[in-house]
Amino acid sequence: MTSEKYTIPITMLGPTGVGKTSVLAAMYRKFAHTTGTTDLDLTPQGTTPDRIRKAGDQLARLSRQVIITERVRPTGVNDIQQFDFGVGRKNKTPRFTLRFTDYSGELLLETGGALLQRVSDQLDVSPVIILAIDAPALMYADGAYHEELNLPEQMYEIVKQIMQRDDRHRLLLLVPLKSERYLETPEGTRALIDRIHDGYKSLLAHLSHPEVQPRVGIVVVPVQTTGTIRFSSVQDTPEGPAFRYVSRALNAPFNPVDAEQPLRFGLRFAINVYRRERRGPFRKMFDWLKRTDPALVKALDAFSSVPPASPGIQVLQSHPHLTNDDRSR
Ligand SMILES: Nc1nc2c(ncn2[C@@H]2O[C@H](COP(=O)(O)OP(=O)(O)O)[C@@H](O)[C@H]2O)c(=O)[nH]1
Ligand SMILES: [Mg+2]
Repeated sequence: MTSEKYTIPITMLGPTGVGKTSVLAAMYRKFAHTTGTTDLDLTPQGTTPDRIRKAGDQLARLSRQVIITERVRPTGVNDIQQFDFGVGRKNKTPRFTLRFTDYSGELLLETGGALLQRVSDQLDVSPVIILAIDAPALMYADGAYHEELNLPEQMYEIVKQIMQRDDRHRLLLLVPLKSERYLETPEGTRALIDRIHDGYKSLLAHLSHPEVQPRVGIVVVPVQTTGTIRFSSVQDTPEGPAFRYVSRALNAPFNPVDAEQPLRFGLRFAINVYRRERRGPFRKMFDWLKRTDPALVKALDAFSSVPPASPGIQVLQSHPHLTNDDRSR
């Protein structure tokens, strides 16, 4: 099948319960509304439709609740999940597959890095890494729960290992979730960005090292997966701290905000990696795509080059692949 001929792998990192699957569900739901006149379509493939629908329904249900209490860190979900989306023009057969692989983080570490080795093939060729961040854990009480919930040092180790294995160009998308409350005001948004600098100090210091910096782009892209559920407080319970959320309004509609933005940045970077490669499999795929479906390449460029309007989106480290300045190639 054509759509399986080529796959662009995207790596998703972040501890269980942070909201990685929800981001994909919100992204898929939002995608159809934001492409508008762009001739671009995503088609979940294999077992993905079912799992994406479930996660989407769960988010929609969540949006309708008034008060939500979430226990700290769900456990026992240690697996690697894969979500496949065919990418093509509307009403056309998908031409390639966008494969999001969710590595859950803890899993990679528990086995002392052995698993990281085993899954390295996928990780190695992935030009885009999405790191999901639980924003209330990062923000509340000066990040008192940040280490426990976001495992920033572990995430740093994993990203470092990925970067050390080769000298490929990569985009790291830092995606704060459950951040509705902080994005309400400019001060809140600024505080969120500041706390990211602080909470991911080792990671950001490593990636800005002169040896690494030229090949790594970093962008903060906050995603509001519900758009309605606002973090309120933390309560200590015998089972550990419980994070409480309150709906903005009774019957507030499920309304993801910026959920398609990681896709815009990710596709832009990935397509440019493929486009600008001199030779090799990436270049081959791009040439094939351009030959067989030039309109799709145009649609991808159009979709991925929409400038971000939200103030929460910030480029922390720029990279040439974030700019579409050589379409003629
Ligand atoms: N309060 C709140 N909960 C969320 C939000 N997004 C996801 N969740 C919940 O957080 C839990 C974990 O989400 P999931 O996407 O499965 O996390 P994953 O383990 O990283 O894939 C689920 O119960 C979601 O319903 C959000 O924006 N606000
Ligand atoms: Mg998940």
